[in-house]
This record gives sequence, C-alpha cells and structure tokens, in this order.
Amino acid sequence: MTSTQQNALRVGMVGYAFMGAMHSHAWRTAPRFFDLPLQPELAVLAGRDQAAVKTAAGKLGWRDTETDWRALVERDDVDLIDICTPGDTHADIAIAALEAGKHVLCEKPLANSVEEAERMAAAARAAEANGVFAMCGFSYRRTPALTLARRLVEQGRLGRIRHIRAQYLQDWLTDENAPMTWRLDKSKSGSGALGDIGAHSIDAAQYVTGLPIQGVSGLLTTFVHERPLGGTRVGLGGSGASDGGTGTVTVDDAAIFSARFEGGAIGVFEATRFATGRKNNMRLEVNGSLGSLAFDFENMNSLEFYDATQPPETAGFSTINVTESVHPYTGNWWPAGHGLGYEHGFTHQVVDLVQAIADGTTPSPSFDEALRVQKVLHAIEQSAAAESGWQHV
Ligand code: SOE
Repeated sequence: MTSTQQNALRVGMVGYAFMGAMHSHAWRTAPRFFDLPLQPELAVLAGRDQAAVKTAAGKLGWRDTETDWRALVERDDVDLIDICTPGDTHADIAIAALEAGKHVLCEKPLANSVEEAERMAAAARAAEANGVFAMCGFSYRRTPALTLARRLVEQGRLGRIRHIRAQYLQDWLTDENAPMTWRLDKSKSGSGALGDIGAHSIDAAQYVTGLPIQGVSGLLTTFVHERPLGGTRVGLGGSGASDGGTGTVTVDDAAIFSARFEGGAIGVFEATRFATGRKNNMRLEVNGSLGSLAFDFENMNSLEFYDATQPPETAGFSTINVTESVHPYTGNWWPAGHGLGYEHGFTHQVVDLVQAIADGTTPSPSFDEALRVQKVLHAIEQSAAAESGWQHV
C-alpha cells in the first residue's frame, strides 16, 4: 500500500477504542478545516484481533490493518505512529517507532513509570537529531479557552501568579458494581484517577501559568477494592454481572494534592471518578496580582476573567465567549458564537503536530515536558505512600 498524495504524512495508529476513535476523527478532520503543510493519511490501523481491527478500520476510515504493532513500526509506507493503547505499552512502541525513524504521537500519561518516561524522552531527543519528532497527547491544552488563558497570562494580564486551583471530577465509578477495566489495573494503566485525569490538570496548570511544579504533598485512596469482571459497559463505566467473579482494583480511585510552583505560587488539585453528578468537570482557576481566570470544561466555550486593573465600580468576573475568529483555533471552524466540543482539542493537537514536523521544530508537549508531568505523578505517589512527606519533583 503506497500513498498517491504529494506531501503525505502517512499515519499508523495502535489501538482503536475511546482514544483511537478520537484520534482517527482528528486525523480525518484536521486537513478539512486547517491548511496543513503535510496531508495526513489514515494509512494503517493496528490491533491484536484481526477481525476486530478490520471492523474498526472500516468504521474509522483506515486503509489497511496490522495485528502486530512491531510490523506496523517497520513498514516503510508509514511516517508517524500514533499510540492510543494503555500505558503499559507506550514505552516499547514509542521507542521502537522513533528508532525506526517514525514521528510519534503518544496518549497521556506518557508512561507508567518515570524510568519508562526517561527512556522515551531520551529516544525522542536522539530522534530529533534526525528530524524525527515526538509529542504527548495532553489535548486539553488545545481547548481554545485554555489556550487563551495561557495567552492572557503571557501578556501579563494576571500579574504575579499566587494561586492555582484545579479539579478534574468524573463519576463513572460511583456505582460499586461498575465493572473492572484496564483503567483500574495498575499493571496496565500505571495509576488511577491520578494519571488518567489528574495528569491533565497538572499539564494544564503548568501550561497556562508557564510555571513548573517544584514539590507536592499527596493523598490517594481506593474506595472500592473489588469489582465485577463481567457486565455491561456504558461509556467508561457501566454495570457489572453478579456471577462472573471479581477483579481487584489496584489503582487510586481519587487523588488530592497540594503543590508549590516555581516563583512561589501554590496549588490545590483534586482528581476523582467518584464525584457523583460530575461527568467531565475539569476546572482550573488561577489568581494573580492583577487578575484571575476560571475555566470549567463543562462550559468549555467560555473563560471567566477578572481584571483587577478596572475601576472597583465596574470590576467583576466577566465571561469571555471563546468563539470568535480572533480566538485560538476557532476561526477555522464555525461562524462566531457557534462553539466547539471535546473532539476539537484532539484535532488542534494534530494540526500543531503536523505544523511542527513540517517546520522541523520540537512539538509541545514534547516527551521531555511529559516526563516532567510523570515526575510530578511519581512524587505525589511517593508522598501519599509516606502519608506525610513533602516530595520534591
Ligand atoms: C484521554 O485524554 C482522557 O484522559 C481519558 O483517558 C480520560 O479517561 C478522559 O475521561 C479524559 O480524557
């Protein structure tokens, strides 16, 4: 199978569940709304089950399939490997792909341990010397309101940052009979709410403020230790079978931690899948000496901004509708005011990655940036295990 397009970027993807479907959509959609210097092609989809991967490829728009990711990374008609599998496979696939000269997009968190993330970051640095690039998929950064938040911080509109408040709240595990999944198995996912959703908050907080986290103190807990192995899946959760036996949950169900940022700002973070009624409630608030910002993903087309330089008579939080053509990414989509959704962050991620590859510049978040998030995750786990300690990152 060879491409016929000029300037093609032939993508090979591993995995086709939630993230695989989302990334497929992004690769398909990006060139239809953005002028890209390279044209992504959905070339080869890889998955272990031949019948299932063929069905998925047909549904998601991929030309060809493989049943072994090793065969995929060796193909000379693939330029980029997109990794949408659980974390236990990220390091092997990414390192093999980079060594084979393929660009890499890897879902977050980068790996299941700092040691794996360090090897991945080293492989990415070595590949860059040959014009091969790697990016980690912290897609929330590319929600226009969060990109705008960073822009406002960069412009100095918040002044000196003092507080960061971040919550990522979901409720798909609230039902004690929701079935066991790979996300609850530490050997596959690395950690629970902490790595799956807390990692997004860590990345978003550091990205928006531009301030690295220097130290943390954390608390992790698991509320439900055994879950049904069988049952009906609905979204990420579902309801379990009563007679199929149980599996042991080996990850955190909820995580809270405090953090100190470079420059003296302090932060509080919470990540849980037990926040009854909260579906995908990713919030970020930043308070600075000149202003404040507040974002809530369940209202993702807007950003709250308080400008403390305004006269007290009229100062107050105002709602910016981040739907105008002057806002990040939005001008390529719909007429003003029409708004975007969850999937658009992933499309923007692909747009920026393709542009960086064409420009020969390091995409962000690079594997080095994602390694830093991995170190923060690790420090939180260390602190929680010690039940006392402040951990430097
Ligand atoms: C993917 O980026 C992801 O983090 C999922 O893994 C989470 O489960 C989801 O709820 C948010 O997005």
